[in-house]
Amino acid sequence: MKMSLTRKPLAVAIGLALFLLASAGCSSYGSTSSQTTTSAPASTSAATNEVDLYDYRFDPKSITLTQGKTVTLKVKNEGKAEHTFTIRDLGIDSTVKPGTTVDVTITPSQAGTFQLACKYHQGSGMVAQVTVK
Ligand SMILES: [Cu+2]
Repeated sequence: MKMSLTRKPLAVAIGLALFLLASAGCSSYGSTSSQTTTSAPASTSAATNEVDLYDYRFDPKSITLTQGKTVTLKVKNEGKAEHTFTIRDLGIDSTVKPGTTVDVTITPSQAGTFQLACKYHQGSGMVAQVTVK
């Protein structure tokens, strides 16, 4: 069981490496190459637009924003309890009822690391981190 679990990602990695080598090698013939279905590597850091609230945690646990750039986060409450999406230092405080999604628009004016928390469940560890670069 463990063997198959470790082998699969390795095979995928090798496949991806071969694909990258192949596509780099024949870039001059690029236009005729047939379409290949590649699973894009998960890049969650750049365009994280959705934040899920659970009882009692945030997903993802860290959000990276760009200073001065306006972004709209879709804050979705997947839990049974009411939660808040609160970043005190950035003046953000939104209440999200269970089963609903609230658009939270943020234009971070200052760089740094800020705490995202649910006002109700902060004490239960419902906190996350917002990094503004
Ligand atoms: Cu909460």
